[in-house]
Amino acid sequence: MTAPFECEVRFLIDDVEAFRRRIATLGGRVRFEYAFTDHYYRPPGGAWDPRTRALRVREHHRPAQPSEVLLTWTDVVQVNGLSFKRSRFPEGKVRLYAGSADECRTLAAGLGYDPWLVVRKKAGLFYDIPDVGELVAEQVDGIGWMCELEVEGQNPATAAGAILRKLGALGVPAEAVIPEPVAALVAAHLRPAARKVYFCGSIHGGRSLQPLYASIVDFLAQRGYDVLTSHVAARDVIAEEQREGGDAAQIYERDIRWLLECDLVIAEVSIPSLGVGVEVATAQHLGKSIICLCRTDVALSAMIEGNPGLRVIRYGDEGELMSLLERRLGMPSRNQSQVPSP
Ligand code: 6IA
Repeated sequence: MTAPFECEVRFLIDDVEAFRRRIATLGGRVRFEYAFTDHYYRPPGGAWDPRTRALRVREHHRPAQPSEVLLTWTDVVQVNGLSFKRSRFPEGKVRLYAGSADECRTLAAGLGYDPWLVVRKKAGLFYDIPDVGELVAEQVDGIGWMCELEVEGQNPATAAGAILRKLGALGVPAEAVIPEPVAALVAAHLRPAARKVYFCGSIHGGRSLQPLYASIVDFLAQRGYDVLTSHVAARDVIAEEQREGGDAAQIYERDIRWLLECDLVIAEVSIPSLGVGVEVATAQHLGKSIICLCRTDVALSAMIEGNPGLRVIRYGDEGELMSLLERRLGMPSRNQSQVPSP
């Protein structure tokens, strides 16, 4: 699918048979089937953020056709609470070359890129659905069945409306969408189980959300994350830090070291905090993945809310926060279907 400035979202399909039945009741038909392997490359000496840019060699298995070298460059945009991927190029993917898989690999190597990761789409179904449009359902090795919805993205606000309409027709809630491209999801799966998280929460800005910070840190630790800054959630953080020496310069130096080391930053930003603001800005300059959590009733600084490099999750209460986090971290809960059965 390639629409001008394509905007797209994906969601996990929990029960592929139920999903097919739903498409059938909408009058959808499979226009074609496909299978391919994407070999992702990255530039030497500094990884691209896989959420924004990708150079890949696409090796087609079904239908048989020449391999391609593709460049994509997207932004994750947020409109009306919906996060989605929008292409910077009007034509979506830019095809740099087509030929044999070996020629494509030689081209990527000739440009100085190193092989990074491999994403196999073992089966793909391209659907046409009356009043909904086109979508694909594909089986991604290591992740499972996913649906990808794409709309024309000249105007992001119109695109958001069109995506929401398509999701509505399919009975899929907006919260189920995963804006990240597949490469980012596969990369997350390939990382060691104990990914390092830098958790930020207000200390001197006010401690009224400390019990919530403790729940977030427990939630992450129970799922195998190594939370480098678990002390932020401690009831007596200042006393704890004082016992450790309490030297502000040393705390700053240690926290910057942890920011460099971490795989993911999760910042609770409901309470304005200078320290959290500095941490988020530093993490952004370091190219880290950042998730900001904020209560729905809080007016958030435009430097966070309007910052396209951050994912802001708005939540009403702790229960909602945990289920949104679970989804966003790519850990579907066992008793919750991403796609309600028809
Ligand atoms: O401006 P805030 O204090 O609200 O900033 C909180 C954020 O900055 C947290 O996410 C922490 O990672 C970091 N931070 C700020 N102050 C401290 C701190 N002070 N100890 C640990 N992390 C901090 C302890 C006081 C000390 C001089 C005994």
